[in-house]
Amino acid sequence: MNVAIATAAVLPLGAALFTSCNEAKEPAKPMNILYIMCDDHSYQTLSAYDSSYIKTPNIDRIAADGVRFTNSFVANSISGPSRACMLTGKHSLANGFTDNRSSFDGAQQTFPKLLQAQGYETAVIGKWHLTSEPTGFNHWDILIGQGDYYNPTFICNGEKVQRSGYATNVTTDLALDWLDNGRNPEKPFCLLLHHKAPHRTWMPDTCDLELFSDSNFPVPATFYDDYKGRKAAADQHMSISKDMDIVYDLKLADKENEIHSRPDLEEAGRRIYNRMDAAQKAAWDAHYDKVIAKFKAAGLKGRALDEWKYQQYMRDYLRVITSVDRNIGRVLDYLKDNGLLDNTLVVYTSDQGFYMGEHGWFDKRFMYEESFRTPLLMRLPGGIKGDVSELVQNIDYAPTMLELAGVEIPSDIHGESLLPLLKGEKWTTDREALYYHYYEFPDEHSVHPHYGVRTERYKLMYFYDELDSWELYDLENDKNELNNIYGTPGTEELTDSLKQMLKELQVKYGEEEYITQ
Ligand code: SGN
Ligand code: CA
Repeated sequence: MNVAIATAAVLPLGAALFTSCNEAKEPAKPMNILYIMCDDHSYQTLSAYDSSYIKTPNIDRIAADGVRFTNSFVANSISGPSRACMLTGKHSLANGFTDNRSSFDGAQQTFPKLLQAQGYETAVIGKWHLTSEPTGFNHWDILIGQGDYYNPTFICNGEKVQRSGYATNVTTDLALDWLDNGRNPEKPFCLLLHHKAPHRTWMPDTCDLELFSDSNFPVPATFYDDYKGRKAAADQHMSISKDMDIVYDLKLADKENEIHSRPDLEEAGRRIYNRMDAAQKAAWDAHYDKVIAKFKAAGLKGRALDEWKYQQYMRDYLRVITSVDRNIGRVLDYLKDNGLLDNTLVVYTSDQGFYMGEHGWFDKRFMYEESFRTPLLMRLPGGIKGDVSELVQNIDYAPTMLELAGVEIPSDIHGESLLPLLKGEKWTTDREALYYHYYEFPDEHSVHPHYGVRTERYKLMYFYDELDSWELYDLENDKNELNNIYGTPGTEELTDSLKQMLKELQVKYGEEEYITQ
């Protein structure tokens, strides 16, 4: 792909563009966009970032031919809010979707709407999770709420339809079908392909059940964190030891009904099992019945039980990732086989990061690194290959897509286009720090609401309301964020300057009401 084609993307639809100076050719169409987002895919389990747990050769193809962002973050580490930030390019309070209980105001400006007005054919397929119906899409086929792994029900352009099979396969089939038969091939497309996987409860596809059965994964160094000096970290409900349910999360719904856990979760565990058809159940039982028998015989307690839970969690999660990776491979092959790879920006990301046992946790929500970060790979035809280390955030995706499509970026958008970074050009930005704000409380997992700023080296966080607690980390010397240095002698000047940045960003993003300093 030559650079001239890449430049085509920044011209408006219909603008004449010739791929060579000498011969006049068909005007190049603006670049297509394929935005793939998984739900809760940790960078720790994506081998372009970290290959200590699993290899993801297909997702890695996007990195190998494009850019791997090594400092990619979200604005609010939870699904609905993250999706709303991505669609609008604005922080949560400004887009009105602050937590998973919100309903997205579909009348507002989003990048798919602006692309549609520019002549793009737009679609969203898979998890949506924004309560209101999608707007700005020519086609939408979305899971209800979180969606189910087995035989999921979708809403296709307003009509409910249950589909047989495993969610990641079914969602991929729908996307390929739309690319093949659904869209208008005369127009550039923007497809948001949103997998529900690998969200809790990490249910593998039947063909992947035996993978990793004999693997034991290294227990993270912070697994037995004592949360000293960190009030909010001590007060959460997302611990593998205390909160991960053996029947619901770890699939120990035994036929003999001898294993019992939290009654509502146990019941939910049996309910999701019962969504499967007879063949699915038979394959499932052939695997988990062996696991259950071994578990019963072992009589585990204390740390042995905690570590068994961790291993079982990792095995299921990685099985689910295997299926995601295989399905991303199908999509990339489709683009290649249909001559679309050279005229499509391919993005791979997650709605946030996830804990793989670090600090003893699963889930996300915190501004600590594992959940604040999110994987981000972008393959731009004609663009550069390699790592980009600038601080980027999911509010940057909307302006990136808009610039790529030749649409003027509205001035109320908070994010900044990453297109120059993808082209290897200088990024003119005054960004010194990223702003983060998590609002959902009280709720499942009990993570206290907090906001903060992160520079390349430091992170300042404030847990407001009842906790009223500040945290400060030097990420260069304390990458695991175990040592809260807020208030320690010698940090006064640093704290003042970070608080000043925080205040300025709260003003910039319309969050003055939260300023507490
Ligand atoms: C569900 C999960 C939670 C998870 C939230 C938010 N419980 O409520 O563990 O934190 O979703 O996740 S579950 O029992 O229903 O699986 S999010 O990624 O969609 O925001
Ligand atoms: Ca999520």
